Amino acid sequence: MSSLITKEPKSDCQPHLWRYDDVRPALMEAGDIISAKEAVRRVLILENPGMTGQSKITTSLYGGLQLVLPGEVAPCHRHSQSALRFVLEGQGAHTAVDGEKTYMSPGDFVTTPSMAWHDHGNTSDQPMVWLDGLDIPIVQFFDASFVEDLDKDEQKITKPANTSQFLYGEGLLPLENDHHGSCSPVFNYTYEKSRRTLEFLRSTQDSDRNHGYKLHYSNPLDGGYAMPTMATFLQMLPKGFAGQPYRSTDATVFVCVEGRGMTNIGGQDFAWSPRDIFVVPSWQKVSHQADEESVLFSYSDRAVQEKLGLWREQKG
Ligand code: GTQ
Repeated sequence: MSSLITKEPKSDCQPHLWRYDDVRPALMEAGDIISAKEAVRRVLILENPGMTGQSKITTSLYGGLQLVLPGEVAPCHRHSQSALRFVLEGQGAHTAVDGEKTYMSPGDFVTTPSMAWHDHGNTSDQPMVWLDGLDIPIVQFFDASFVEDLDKDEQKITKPANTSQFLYGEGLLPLENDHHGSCSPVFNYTYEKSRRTLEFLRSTQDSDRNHGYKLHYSNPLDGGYAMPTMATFLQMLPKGFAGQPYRSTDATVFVCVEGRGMTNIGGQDFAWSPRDIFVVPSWQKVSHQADEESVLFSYSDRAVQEKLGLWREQKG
């Protein structure tokens, strides 16, 4: 009984940090060995060391680094799994989702809803790297996976770039809303905009003792999370911030966007700088420190846990 119904969350998921400078050479080597087209998705999976062989970054989520080189196309497909992209490197590559393209820059958070056709391309002259977050283990758990390939590499573009941004992301909504599904109709939350909001908060308000200045990305149609399974966040830690320990039941993947600092996870220190990725397992105490003004992006399964009435937190 006590091993089935534990007193507290008990997980194989371990705290871990991947230094971008350590993994980037392996990703570029993958770029020499296989094309995006051959691989379908050329990704180095960030596998949690506590769950080897399972392609999971946390118990419920997947994380990977995807590389699209100049001139390449990652061919069009669609699947039950939802995906998020958080851009780490490069500028001007695009992803196309359901007939619309968005061009991406570092710090942009881009969504791919469940069963939406998507292909990625890079017409810029630089390699483009982003972090992929997918709900693969959640879909696996429910045995609900489907995938289809399109009969051509790139889908037909039917809408001008930025259509969803103008129709849904500017505080005005169309009278006849034809948006379907539970994912936000905004599919690129640009860093330019979100960074401005964080800067405004930092210069006008006191910071939270656990999180600094932390916001969640929201669906303008209902104010909820931008995606139905994965909650996404952006937070700023002011220079010299020393956060109080905090824990919650959603294991969380963090990415440093700017700055330099350290996060203590369950008693272990992890120093981070831009593009480093680290994982905080469920219910382990986490406290952030910032040597410089820093920005962290994060994603977790909190969106699901809240819907099921399971999510809990403890503030320090
Ligand atoms: O871009 O569709 O990292 O299907 C893994 C599976 C990315 C994607 C991944 C995928 C994708």
